[in-house]
Amino acid sequence: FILRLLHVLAVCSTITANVILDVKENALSKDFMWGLATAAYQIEGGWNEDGKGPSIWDNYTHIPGHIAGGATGDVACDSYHKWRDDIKALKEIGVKHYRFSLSWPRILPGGTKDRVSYRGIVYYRNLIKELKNNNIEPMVTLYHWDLPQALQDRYGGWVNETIIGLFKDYARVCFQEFGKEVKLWLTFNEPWCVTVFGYDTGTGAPGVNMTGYGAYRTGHNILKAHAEVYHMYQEEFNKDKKGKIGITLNADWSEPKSNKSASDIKAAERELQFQLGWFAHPIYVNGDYPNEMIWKIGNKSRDENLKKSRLPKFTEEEKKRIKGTSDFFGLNHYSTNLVTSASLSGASYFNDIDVQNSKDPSWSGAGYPWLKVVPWGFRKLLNWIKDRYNNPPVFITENGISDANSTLKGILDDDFRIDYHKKYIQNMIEAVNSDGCQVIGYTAWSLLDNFEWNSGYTQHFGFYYINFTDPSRPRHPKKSMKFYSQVIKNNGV
Ligand code: LGS
Repeated sequence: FILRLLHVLAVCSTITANVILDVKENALSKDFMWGLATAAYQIEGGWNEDGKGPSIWDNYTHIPGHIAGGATGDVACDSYHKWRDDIKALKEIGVKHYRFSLSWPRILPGGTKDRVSYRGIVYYRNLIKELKNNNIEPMVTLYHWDLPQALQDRYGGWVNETIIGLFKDYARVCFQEFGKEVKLWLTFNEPWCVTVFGYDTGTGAPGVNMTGYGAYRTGHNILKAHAEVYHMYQEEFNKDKKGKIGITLNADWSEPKSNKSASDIKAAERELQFQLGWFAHPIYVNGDYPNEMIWKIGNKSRDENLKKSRLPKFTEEEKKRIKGTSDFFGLNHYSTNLVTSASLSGASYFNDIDVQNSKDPSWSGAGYPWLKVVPWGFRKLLNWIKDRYNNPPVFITENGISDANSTLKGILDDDFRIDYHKKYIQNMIEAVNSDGCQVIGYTAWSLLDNFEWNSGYTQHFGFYYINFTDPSRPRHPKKSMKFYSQVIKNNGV
């Protein structure tokens, strides 16, 4: 009997040890932030209500041929009226934070501070108050792509330096109005998309194609605008240091097509530097662009040869001002590319990188052809950030998968979405617990099916389904909603 008892005890203690190990390996810190994200233009609607001014996305979508199915964000999810339903949905899932953006032309209809819309302020005040009443931390993006059209018409948008001061004026209004309640801020969402699609290829609003230099010029102004707003926030609105402010950058992982090819390895690094390093290197390293960009498009001796440089140059003063302007590393990540070196001619952002991207045929996907499920790419990207930028605290501000299903069953039974998030979250946890990366929060994209930019309503990213032909726009949970809710409860998968 004693022998059997000893045996049972031994087995029990092994099981306990394994369970503890398992729990430890899968655990994230207790204050890890789990949330969901949206953006003003993609959900609000009410595009010309209560004195809101038009944005560049209002104008862009109103031009036939720009958006799939001729869709617009005029009504979208109607969150301008149905924001209480959004909070109910967030509550049902149990998120700790909700990331949403403010619409600049809803707050300043003409873009400038001389006309502040009281109705616009009240809309966001109510939303923020109700979130706080429900213990949901607001995480606010100042700029998620909807520039006031007036500033595009008058100044050419981000291409003009004047916009830096105007963005600062807008940010000041936001900090004054909402700064007491909001403690998590993002200046820009994905400056890469703003600059490349908005001003180089011209395939996103405002649809300008200054191919080969528009992106670099606008990127330059965005970095300076970001730094100005960061300093203003810290000096004027964050004296007690309870708030945090950062920027959200987007990157897919670039995997060398062949790990035996030195040129593929270099090409993959070059692509990451052109995408993520473009904005991250100035902010997290030395106030200036990464060498890969300087050598390729700026000329090493930019001083002597300024005319040939398409990459603008920061003054020493500006470099100091930009370096260190983010309290955390905001990251949007979706997928991975296989990268090989290519020699491309013609000056354009994409040709400048001199790479060719492809996908492995074995990778699965659901909606967008570029959005293949490659969870290990997420872990590699987190390690790349740790190694390049001295292990900053990373806040995942977007991660998700779309579908292009047309049947209700296909949309609601979204097992592919559960699978995607499970695997990506697992890889994030391994990056934290096995590789020592610092990740402080995870925000899934998106709370609702919404206006997905050029794809209109044909790509669905939401945990809640919306029938866009139903005028009352009811929010309906998908299968993935229950799954994510469980992830939050367990603080992991
Ligand atoms: O809806 C957007 C999501 C969906 O997929 C969100 O508003 C954006 O912040 C973000 O860009 N989102 C997103 N991005 C995937 C990466 C797009 C890059 C496409 C590259 C084509 C060459």
